[in-house]
Amino acid sequence: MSGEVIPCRARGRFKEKGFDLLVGDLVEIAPEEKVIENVCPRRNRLLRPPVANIDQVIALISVSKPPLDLVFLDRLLVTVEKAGLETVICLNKIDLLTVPETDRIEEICDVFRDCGYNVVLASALTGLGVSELIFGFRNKVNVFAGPSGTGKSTFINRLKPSLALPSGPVSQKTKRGRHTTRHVELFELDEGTFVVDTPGFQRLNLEGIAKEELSSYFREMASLPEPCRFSSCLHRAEPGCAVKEALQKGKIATWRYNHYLDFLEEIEELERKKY
Ligand SMILES: Nc1nc2c(ncn2[C@@H]2O[C@H](COP(=O)(O)OP(=O)(O)O)[C@@H](O)[C@H]2O)c(=O)[nH]1
Ligand SMILES: [Mg+2]
Ligand SMILES: [Zn+2]
Repeated sequence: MSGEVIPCRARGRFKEKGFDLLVGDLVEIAPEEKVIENVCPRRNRLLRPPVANIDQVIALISVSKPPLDLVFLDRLLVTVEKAGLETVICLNKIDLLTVPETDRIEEICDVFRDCGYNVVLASALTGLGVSELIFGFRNKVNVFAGPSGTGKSTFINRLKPSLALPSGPVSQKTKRGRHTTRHVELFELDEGTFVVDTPGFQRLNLEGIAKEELSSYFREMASLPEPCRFSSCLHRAEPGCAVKEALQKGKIATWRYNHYLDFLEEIEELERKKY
């Protein structure tokens, strides 16, 4: 890769086939005609945000303005686990919190750290946590994902100020920023190191995830030393359930388990609608 940007059109046949070209796709081009001839097979892809061939997802959630949304974070983690990608959880806007509020956030971080996640407390405004966050960025495609207004573009601007990406407060009414990110875009930070800015999304559905596989995307449930009595256990009220046992012993956080139950119900609802 030379870092050169070559604007290209896609051949009509991509459209005919209903094939979506994605940010992150590796393509073969005809340089004279400036058209995309071929799309290479993808290593992986995410549906939301729509992007292909990624190495790492930065789940960027703010702790205030907009308020900490753990349901959103757990949803995002489920979809990223499903795609088999590395994740860094980054809790941004720490500068807006008082000390006792920060202590509460630390407790939440510990839950994720116990699951094996890398968690960074950060402020794109003051620079807190930036070096920790970018520690693992080298030679990777790093995708920032999260709701609108959590600071994704501000963060990327901090990493490469010359990009001058639009960022701005999110309207409480429309939930959209007037000068914020509208599309997914990939930027080169350094040779071989990329970041992808994405628009925020409010809704992240769990389409394509079967209820039997859901608990395998909650790391603390997937890594229990003993299996449940029934291999088909959905960890609700079945006898001999290792997940419920771990929950009672305090080894699984109640709020994570409750999100699991909510997602399970949602998946069942989606399945009912299908048939
Ligand atoms: N206080 C504070 N504000 C921040 C921080 N990071 C971003 N913001 C503000 O949050 C708003 C949304 O930021 P933006 O980068 O557009 O969010 P995006 O939608 O995730 O790209 C802007 O007004 C930023 O100035 C932070 O760490 N602390
Ligand atoms: Mg943005
Ligand atoms: Zn079980």
